[in-house]
Amino acid sequence: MDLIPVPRVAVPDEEGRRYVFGPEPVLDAGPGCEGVARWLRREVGGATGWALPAGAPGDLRLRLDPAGTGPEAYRLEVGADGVELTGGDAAGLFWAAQTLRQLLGADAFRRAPLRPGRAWDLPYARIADRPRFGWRGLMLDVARHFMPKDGVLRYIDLLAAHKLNVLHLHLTDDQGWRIEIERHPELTETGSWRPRSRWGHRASPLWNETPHGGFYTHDDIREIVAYAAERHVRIVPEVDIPGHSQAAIAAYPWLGNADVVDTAALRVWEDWGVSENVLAPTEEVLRFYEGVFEELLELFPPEVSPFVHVGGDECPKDQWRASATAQSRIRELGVDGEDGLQSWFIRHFDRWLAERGRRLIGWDEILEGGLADGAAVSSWRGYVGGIAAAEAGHDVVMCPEQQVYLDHRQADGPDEPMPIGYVRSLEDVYRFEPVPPKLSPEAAAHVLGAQANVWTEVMEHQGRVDYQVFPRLAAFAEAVWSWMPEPESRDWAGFEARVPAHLARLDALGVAYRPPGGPLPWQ
Ligand code: TNX
Repeated sequence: MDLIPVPRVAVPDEEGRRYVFGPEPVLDAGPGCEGVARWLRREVGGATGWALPAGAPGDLRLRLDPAGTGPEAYRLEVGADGVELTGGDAAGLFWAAQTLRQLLGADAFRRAPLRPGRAWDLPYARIADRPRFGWRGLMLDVARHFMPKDGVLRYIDLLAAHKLNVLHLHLTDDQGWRIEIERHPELTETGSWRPRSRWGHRASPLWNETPHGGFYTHDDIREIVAYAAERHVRIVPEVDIPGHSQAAIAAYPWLGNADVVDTAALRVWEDWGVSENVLAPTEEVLRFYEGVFEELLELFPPEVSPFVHVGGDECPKDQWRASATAQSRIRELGVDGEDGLQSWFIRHFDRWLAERGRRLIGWDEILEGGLADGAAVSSWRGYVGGIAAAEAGHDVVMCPEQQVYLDHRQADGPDEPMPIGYVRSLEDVYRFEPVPPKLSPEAAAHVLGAQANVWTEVMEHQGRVDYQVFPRLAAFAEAVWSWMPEPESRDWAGFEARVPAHLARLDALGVAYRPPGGPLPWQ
């Protein structure tokens, strides 16, 4: 069946029989199944040419059966009387529909039928499946290089096709601010456009020195949110504070440490790496960001975005050390030096978000100042932060850079087009385990799951993002969906044998993946 991610239980038919659809299959969608019916008509209908009229008995039957199989569970049965998809909940039913599309073959991933009137069939099977983790994510850095809205919608579809359910959008950084904030219009008028680099390729020969920019309007965000909700994908919006903020300071210079640098002269950062220009630790800056987060909460409703990410990573402290304002704030607030100032920012928004029914999540540096109980941690500097957080009772999303940073190279050959970071092959990603063995069972229960992160310093267009993300995201999907908690349970040979069938699906979807054999000459 070549399914990716591999289901928990899949029983093939001993006689190898196949169910053949007639020319006009009928769809029988039970109560609560309307969303999946719409998706099938739109997506599978697009590829097959089927209108999928409603009727009974259906060749395709959709049912909800909430009888105790756990969140996102589903069953799929193919036999003489057609195909039955049963979800434990609406998300499970949606994953069943994804499995169905894989069983129909690669052409079911196209947008129009190749040959009118062709017969579609699929193998008899009994599948019972559910995910190992509830948080199966991808982070896209749309700040370093903007990804236009259509690209984000496409990535939501690509996540759903792999049964991944969290899209973390890194919306702001030194190099760009990507979301319209009506009450602070300069954030996008100035902050979303990066000028031509004055330094050329000083930072890296891979750095794109040409002007670059773009942002999502409120309506773009509403569309992205609705599109994700239909596909059972949650969105984690991130506004990074107090570091990684030069684009915001270029828009509103008073946000920066104006007593130590001429913030009025700052531009959106044209270099990569981490800028020294960080937020000033003042009440006015807090109020400004409360305004930003207020608009964010209106745009990202709690059902789609129960977690809001405040960044908190890599905040250089030199300006605070030099700034008389920052030093007097340290004394006034009675906090522990510059590190205390950083946690003052995070703790403020921790409370602020909790009061509004949301949960804060931040990069593992946020642990350094102590956190409210509900706050969660993205463990990126290896597993260490995640282990400490889980042992202290915080929920954790594992995304260790040594394992699942998809900006890092896939091989170290001289022709690799984006040769940065650690070498992380398809097999390495396949062997990624979100729960470190030394965690106690109580602490392990705090590991919500994992996400792969894609930082786009060197990815100025979607083809480059595809190239770094695929096919490794397929391996990642199996590592977080399928039940392979012990290293020995990873069936690399079995996965590898399924990859060619999966690449055919990606070809049909138009994904510019890296062929496992090596880089493409045109990349
Ligand atoms: C570290 S991961 C960063 C990013 C960079 C990335 C490059 C994290 C929280 N911060 O700002 O883009 O490394 O791999």
